[in-house]
Amino acid sequence: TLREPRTVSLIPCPMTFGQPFTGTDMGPELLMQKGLPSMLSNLGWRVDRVPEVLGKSPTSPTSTPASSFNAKNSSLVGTGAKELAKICYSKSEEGRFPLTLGGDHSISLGSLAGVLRSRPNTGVIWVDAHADLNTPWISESGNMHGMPVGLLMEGMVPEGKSVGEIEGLNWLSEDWKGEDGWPAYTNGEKPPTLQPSSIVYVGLRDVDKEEREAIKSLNIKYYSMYDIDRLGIGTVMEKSVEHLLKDDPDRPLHLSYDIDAVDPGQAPATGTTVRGGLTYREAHFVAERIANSGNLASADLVELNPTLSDETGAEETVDLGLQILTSMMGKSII
Ligand code: NNH
Ligand code: MN
Ligand code: MN
Ligand code: MN
Repeated sequence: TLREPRTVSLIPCPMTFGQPFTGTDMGPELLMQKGLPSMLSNLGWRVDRVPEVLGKSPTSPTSTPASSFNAKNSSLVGTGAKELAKICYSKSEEGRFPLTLGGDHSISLGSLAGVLRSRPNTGVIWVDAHADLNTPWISESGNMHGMPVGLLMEGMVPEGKSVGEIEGLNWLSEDWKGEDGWPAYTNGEKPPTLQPSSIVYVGLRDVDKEEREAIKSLNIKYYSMYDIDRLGIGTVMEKSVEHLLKDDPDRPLHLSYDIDAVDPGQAPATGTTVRGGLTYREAHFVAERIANSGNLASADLVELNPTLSDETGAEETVDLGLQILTSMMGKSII
């Protein structure tokens, strides 16, 4: 059913509160204006356009409510993520392909939680310069775009603590009361989590000390830029797909694509550029190879920020974003 009738739900999610810059909210609109819906229908998809999640324009970071945790703007980030989780959950239940357009990467807390609640065996490919494996207990910055994997990952929350106690994240607490679209956890259901063995990183090159230790101790599969240089992107993607599908060839996959995985020469318009990233072709190939698996069932594209480069750079970054999206949705060269 995941492979067949093929309706994509396009979900604009212009979140900015997970990081320090405005401008990250412009991504979804630019992608839509440049014709994403018709590109997807030309690829044979039925397109279900979902109204914007978190539609209000960002205020300055200083005017937002303080969090008692080391998690900046956690109420706004958490509430936005919950709304996105509801949509991704219900679209997944309907057998659709939820495609979320960010916004900063904190939104993947919502998209992944929603997808995992409906399809708990989902495997994740995280394409990023960064691991986003922080939690409020270890983050150096407190920025929640560095935490979406960490907040969901089994084994990342210290003994005696829980994600559900963070402001805005009570919907991930075991005793969540339930509300429209995100019911209580009953009959033995647990809040959605991700197993360390259910994710593969591709493109890492700026990982914090505590994240590095967690990757090692939890034995999380990763292919850093070093590994891409060593093995080539072809082998890296074969191994990544093999890691996620070896026990269940029908397993649904979620691709979370942070545009900062791409080298800043090709993708300058993003908040945390790190030199030495994916080339133009590698950036495409990652998406093409996942599309070819036939298992891709949901995805995000995040961290476009057209205000952080000159006009040409912004246009090139958005165009590359569109090409990555069409590649993951099945566009092939020939
Ligand atoms: N690891 C850093 C942090 O947690 C940087 C995260 N920035 C990102 N992640 N852009 O993809 O603050
Ligand atoms: Mn990221
Ligand atoms: Mn990143
Ligand atoms: Mn760093």
